[in-house]
Amino acid sequence: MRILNLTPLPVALLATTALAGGDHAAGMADAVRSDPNPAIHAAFDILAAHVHRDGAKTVFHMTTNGVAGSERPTPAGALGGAPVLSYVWPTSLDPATVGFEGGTGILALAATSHPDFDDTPLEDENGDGDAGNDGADWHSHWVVLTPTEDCGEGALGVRDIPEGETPALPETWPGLPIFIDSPGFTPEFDGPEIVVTVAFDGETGEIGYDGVTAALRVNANVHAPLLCVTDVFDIASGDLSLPGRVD
Ligand SMILES: [Ca+2]
Ligand SMILES: [Ca+2]
Ligand SMILES: [Ca+2]
Repeated sequence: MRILNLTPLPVALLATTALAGGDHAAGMADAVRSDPNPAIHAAFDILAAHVHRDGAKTVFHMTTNGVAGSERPTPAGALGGAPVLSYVWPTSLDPATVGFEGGTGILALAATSHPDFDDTPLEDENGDGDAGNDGADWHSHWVVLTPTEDCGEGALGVRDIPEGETPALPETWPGLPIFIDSPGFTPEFDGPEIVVTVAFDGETGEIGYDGVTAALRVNANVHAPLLCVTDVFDIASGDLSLPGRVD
């Protein structure tokens, strides 16, 4: 991705953003907050992450210090080495909550953009009649993250499905050999805000959550580990302790 030279937003603009953001994560008393950091690209500099219920739906949102979703990866030109940019809400939920094999890692909701490949075979995000050409358009995933030393010391990766294993997977699993689901919840943007509204099947009970912005990359040889977290830009809690709570 391009890392742009950063200019801190004027205080007046920040104040306007805060006032306009009554329903933004940054306006929520119980949000997980993060300080502005001029060293992080503003579109990925988290100010707050928040999750709340809205009737039967669960709303995951995040306020950034820039224009959420405004930055997309520069294509690599191939699946091998393909870059992915993401807004991620790691949760305390067991992966079985959304249909994955249970006890397999950190279940996280993610909004991603990756122009080199499409992993939403059921969704035609750009509305051109081809469901297989819109990976660049922001779309949602459930992923199961696990510490993956082959991704780098202390790094997380999306859990691989070893050949011959048949773990439980969600119905909308897109067929990649990793713990990923493409549930079709369309991310929405409102200036600094990104919002993903989720419909769970049944009750989840209390959810602990956090907010993360990160770059991932497909393995250059397209084998395990297939999808590594390569750069963590910001973590709302600072330590991935999932301090957010929604009943
Ligand atoms: Ca921040
Ligand atoms: Ca698609
Ligand atoms: Ca399309």
